[in-house]
Amino acid sequence: MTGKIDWYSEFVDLDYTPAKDDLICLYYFEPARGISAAEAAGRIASESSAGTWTTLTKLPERVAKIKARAFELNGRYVKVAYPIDLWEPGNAPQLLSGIAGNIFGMKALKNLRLLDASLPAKYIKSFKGPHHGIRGLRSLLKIEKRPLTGAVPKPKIGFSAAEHAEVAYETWMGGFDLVKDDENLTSTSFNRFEDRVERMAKLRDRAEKETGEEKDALLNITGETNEMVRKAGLLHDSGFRFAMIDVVTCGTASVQTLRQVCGDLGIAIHAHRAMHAAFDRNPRHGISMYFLAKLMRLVGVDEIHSGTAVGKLVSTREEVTQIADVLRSSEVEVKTMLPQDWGTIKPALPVSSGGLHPGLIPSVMDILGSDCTLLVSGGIHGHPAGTRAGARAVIQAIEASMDGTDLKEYAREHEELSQALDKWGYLRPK
Ligand code: RUB
Ligand code: CA
Repeated sequence: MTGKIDWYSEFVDLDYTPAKDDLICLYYFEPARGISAAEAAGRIASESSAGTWTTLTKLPERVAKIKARAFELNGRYVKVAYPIDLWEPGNAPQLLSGIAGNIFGMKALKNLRLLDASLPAKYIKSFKGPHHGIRGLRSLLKIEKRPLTGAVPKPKIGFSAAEHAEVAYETWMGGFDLVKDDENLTSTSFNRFEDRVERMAKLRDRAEKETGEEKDALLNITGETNEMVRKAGLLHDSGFRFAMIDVVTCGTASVQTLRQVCGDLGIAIHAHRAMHAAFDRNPRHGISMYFLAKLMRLVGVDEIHSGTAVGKLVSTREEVTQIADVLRSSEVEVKTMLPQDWGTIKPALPVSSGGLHPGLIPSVMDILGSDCTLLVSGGIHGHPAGTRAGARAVIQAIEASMDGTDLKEYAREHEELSQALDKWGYLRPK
């Protein structure tokens, strides 16, 4: 064999200074045996931009300009700069096909994780971002300072539409703002979406009248895109101002479509992240939840599940804090992740959910503050005195936390909270 076979090294340039409009990615990587760090980095930049496994006989000059460059190597971390011309404006799936595509399957890499992408102002502008944002959500529900509250009727699937709406009514009457469908409940033979919407709307109106508060629901429209569009219309016609989408299983393309449709209808998007752990749980491989949250804010969901750090599902305090930061701030500084200036993109609300109950509320609010949505489901429906009392106990725990009062002390004068603490204490469920 004569001559050069591959050109991966041409995608590494440690002297390169990224241009203002470059999109920068931060990856963690582990090369396969026999591959150097530089070779691995070259392969990441190459396969995610303009390269292939071998040299080519015909190469347009343009490639030298648009190819990605690994420009900073630091142990197992590499930063790659992608010129803006590689990217189609407003095309989230294309972004993933590039920076999170073939590279995950390369034999030269044992593990690879996309940790973050810093998106240039010019690129950000081609996306919508949240329609309502945090302020919009608060004004929809007329809540100034406290966290928004919501619950999923449990069992998460199995109720008829009538039974489901009855649990919803109890939840609203206990003081909660939102009743949420769970990720796997859409429209089934025993609980049809249309039926649920109609019954929920009736009881929502009744609860609003009886409490004088704004009540709403996060009904799950997850499905084929045109069907989601139809269901968003039904929600609007029944006076709902929120829709829930399982954004990972549906994919970024349909979320972009629904962002357009829901925005036109004034509907806020609640993003459930079911399936995220298939690619973000292994810390050495896949895509970080941090980047998923960032991408979803870019595309335009108003709130997204971001973990609890204390509940039933995996997540650490550091991770939850970082995710909340990238969702809520207008500018993220360089820390462990990359800097991000959000420009005019509105902030989104982190949603904390999974195994919460009144005893955990102070810990969650210590991590997230009050700009968040708290979803407490088993932790209200399992209350010894039932759903309505369970919701009250959570509201009491929120009041105590916002007031800086110890839960046990607050419970002395609050029966529902006291009963909840008797049952669960400060348990962190597994
Ligand atoms: C909540 C529940 C939700 C998860 C999603 O029920 O099961 O689907 O919170 O998790 P419960 P995440 O309050 O009874 O645990 O928000 O981490 O994606
Ligand atoms: Ca209303």
